[in-house]
Amino acid sequence: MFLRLKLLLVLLMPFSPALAVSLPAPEGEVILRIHGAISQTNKPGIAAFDMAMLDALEQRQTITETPWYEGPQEFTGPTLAALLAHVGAKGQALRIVAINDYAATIPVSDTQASPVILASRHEGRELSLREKGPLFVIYPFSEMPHLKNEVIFSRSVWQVMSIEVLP
Ligand SMILES: Nc1nc2c(c(=O)[nH]1)N[C@H]1C(S)=C(S)[C@@H](COP(=O)(O)O)O[C@H]1N2
Ligand SMILES: [Mo]
Repeated sequence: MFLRLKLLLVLLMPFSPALAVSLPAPEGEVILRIHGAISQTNKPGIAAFDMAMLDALEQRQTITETPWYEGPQEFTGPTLAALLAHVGAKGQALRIVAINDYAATIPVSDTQASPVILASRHEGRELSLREKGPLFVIYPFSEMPHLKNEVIFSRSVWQVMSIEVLP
């Protein structure tokens, strides 16, 4: 009985919307690739995003002090939580890889405990590579001062290029 059910599920798998290429294809330059434990993709195994796709997600703004700028700065972008929901992520941790070869692992629980932003704007403007763009993981340090520690600073990856969702 259960075996038959499993067989049926396996046979239906290729038609399951969760496994199909299910996100619209990016039209602009791809600035972020997500892979790993995700169910929503637009290339085999990958969810590729251009800026317009990131802008279409729920946005969050924070005005925060950081170790990298003088004084409070305004950052805006999708929350990592919204991004993870969009790609159907089912995982415990995120491997965030930067263009400069830096990488850090963020527990998914961080994205539930605080509105961690994948910032695409700084003071209303896109971030160039030189300005730590195009995407910068920003924790709301000033809203939640307990985040001001070396562990969280090390998770604040700039020049983000890809995210692997680890099971
Ligand atoms: N892309 C990128 N993000 C990064 C880093 C890096 O080298 N590259 N360093 C990380 C570490 S280890 C820390 S503590 C903070 C602060 O780095 P800084 O002291 O060099 O400014 O940024 C984090 N984000
Ligand atoms: Mo660090």
